[in-house]
Amino acid sequence: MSLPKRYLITSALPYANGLKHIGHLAGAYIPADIYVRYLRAQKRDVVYVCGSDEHGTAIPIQAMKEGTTAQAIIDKYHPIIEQNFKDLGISFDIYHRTSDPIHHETAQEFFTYLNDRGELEMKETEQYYDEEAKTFLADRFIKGTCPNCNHDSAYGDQCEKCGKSLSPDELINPVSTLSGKAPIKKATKHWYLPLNKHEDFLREWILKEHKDDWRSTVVGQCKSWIDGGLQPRAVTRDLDWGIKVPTKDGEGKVLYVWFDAPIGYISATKQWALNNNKDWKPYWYNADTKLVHFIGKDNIVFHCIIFPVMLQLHGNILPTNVPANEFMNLEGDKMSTSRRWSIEMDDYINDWIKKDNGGESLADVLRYYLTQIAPETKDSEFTWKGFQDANNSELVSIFGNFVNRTFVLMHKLCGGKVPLFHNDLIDDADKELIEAIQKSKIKIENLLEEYKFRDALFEVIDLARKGNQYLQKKEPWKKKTDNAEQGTENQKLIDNCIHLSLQLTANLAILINPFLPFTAKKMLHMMKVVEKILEWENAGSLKLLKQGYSIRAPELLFRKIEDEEITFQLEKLKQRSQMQKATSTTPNTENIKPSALSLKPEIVFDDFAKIDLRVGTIVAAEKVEKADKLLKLSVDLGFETRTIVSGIALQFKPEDIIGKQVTVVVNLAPRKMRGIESNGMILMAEDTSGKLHFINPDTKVDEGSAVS
Ligand code: B3M
Ligand code: ZN
Repeated sequence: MSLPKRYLITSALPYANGLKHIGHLAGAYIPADIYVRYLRAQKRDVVYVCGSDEHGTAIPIQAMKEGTTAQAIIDKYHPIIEQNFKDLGISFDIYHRTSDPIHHETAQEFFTYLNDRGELEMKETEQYYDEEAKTFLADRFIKGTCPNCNHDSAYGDQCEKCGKSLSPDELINPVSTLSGKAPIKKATKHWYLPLNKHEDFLREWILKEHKDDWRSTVVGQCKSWIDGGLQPRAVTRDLDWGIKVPTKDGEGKVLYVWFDAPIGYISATKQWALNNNKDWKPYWYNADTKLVHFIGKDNIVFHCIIFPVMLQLHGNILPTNVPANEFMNLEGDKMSTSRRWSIEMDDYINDWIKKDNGGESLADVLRYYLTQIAPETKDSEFTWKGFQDANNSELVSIFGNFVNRTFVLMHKLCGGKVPLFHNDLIDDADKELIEAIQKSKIKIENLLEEYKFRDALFEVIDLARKGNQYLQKKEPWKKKTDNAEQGTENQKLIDNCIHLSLQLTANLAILINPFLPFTAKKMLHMMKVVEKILEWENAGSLKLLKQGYSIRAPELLFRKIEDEEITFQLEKLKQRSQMQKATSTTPNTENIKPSALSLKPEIVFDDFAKIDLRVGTIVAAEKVEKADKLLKLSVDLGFETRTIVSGIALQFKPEDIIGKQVTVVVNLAPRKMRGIESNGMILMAEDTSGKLHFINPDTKVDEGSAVS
């Protein structure tokens, strides 16, 4: 098959209504970025577009929660999300936004084109209406019980628990999310896309043409949609936030967010072309373009059924593939930002990338683990322990170790230069390694072309593993004798081993580059070679580093991740979700009374009596390095002074709390935090706004006084 002339790669446009978590990252961004980096290394013509989805009810709902305007919400989150992606190495060619005028025009033109050709139907129906808020209740403005899984707060457009797409009419016991009241029905006019008229096309295109080259999970979901009977889909809404419906009778109505958002891929391409003096049209109209949408499974119907129908009616090309991922769970539960059972990209960046000297390499660690557990065929699970293991026993012990050993040995045994390769002394182990390098390249390439990123990454690590085995077999360090000088056979054998190991290192840089771009860059620096070496056609070559070329001293590519760092993250996750549970009984957290917080189960006096509480005085306090929430305190307890690590650094400055009396749990088992042993716990009261207060006696008492 001939190669496509150009590639247009898209990742789902995230709603700019809040921070995005690593499940999103794993589903639609990392795989796309790997693919794009690989295509670029192949020197193909590729454009990678994304941007913020800034319409839909999700935005005004967040605005209500934060007590601000929809505009303020998108202006707040768009730049944060954009920067988060950058910090994690996601290399969009453009990160656009759907609030941009170019997008409004593009989406309106699209609507008008379909409407003028009679491809949309206008009809009047009865829709849910909130009499108190005086507004129709579209999508997320209405909640109720999910008819599919019984989840009690499914939205009018989708159940977040089971992922099913819904319409407000399907909800059991619907209520308005604006007033909390049961809605009434009221007549209103809307435009519909008659999907039912396109069933034959969809059957032919998905269930026949793509039944083998699309993921079976994707084809399966499409099949059940089509078999379930396609219905006309409303493409407009009675809302004031969104893109105005561009017709006379469209007053007060906007385009449905799922009508405009995918068109965002087109407007982003237009803006990219404007910025780069290119023509955008071939990317959307020419059949020799390969369009690939990377998304999560909850977006399948929109990208495989609705948008393709729109594209086809509008005369555009259709996606060649939609490699949707399943979901990634977290520590045994579904990832969810609203329940705070999630790891936001922003948190990961602050806790790991910004805090560490190695910085960027920790972006690669996350990219590595998320790819290793990518939910390509079924749901998968992120655990902090798994994250630590992937880093310590693969990146550090296999990949990093091989590169480091090679560099150290080269400096020790070959004077810091790329040694010669003596062809006359080539042996079976050398030949095997050379073959492995060449075979890996082909394998990885084939896997990447098939969107099998997990397997492709495994092959790269496996090649590094083979490098370690090769060194182990050859043991060049044993061949060095005091008189092993240039020209002796022993030295030639050492040269051959190090020469090949170095060529393998250069190959590993090329092969790992799509997955771990920061690491590849670091390797280039160590090898003192330019970026051009990363071009894919160089993979498999054994002439990447010139003989006699002197190379820098090694730097560690990855650092070990300690148990305490993992314990800290697990603790943080639990605390966040507990706090969320405690405050989520009513939507308005400001009005919550402490008594409404969930109470712990009853205990007997003996349980309480086990706790030894004493008054102490803080005599010293300092910030804990690389932990923005922790203070290291010295607390005088009368009978001794103890070190206690306390998570209060966000609210208290060390200098302000010296001399303060506090209540301490003194018989709590010691715990290590960030390498510091903490011997006790300071009691704090947390008010409903989350502010912390010390619990102390009303006048100063002797240190060590018991509290009971
Ligand atoms: N913003 C939904 C989501 O983030 C939506 C994707 C749009 S892609 C065109 O899951
Ligand atoms: Zn459900």
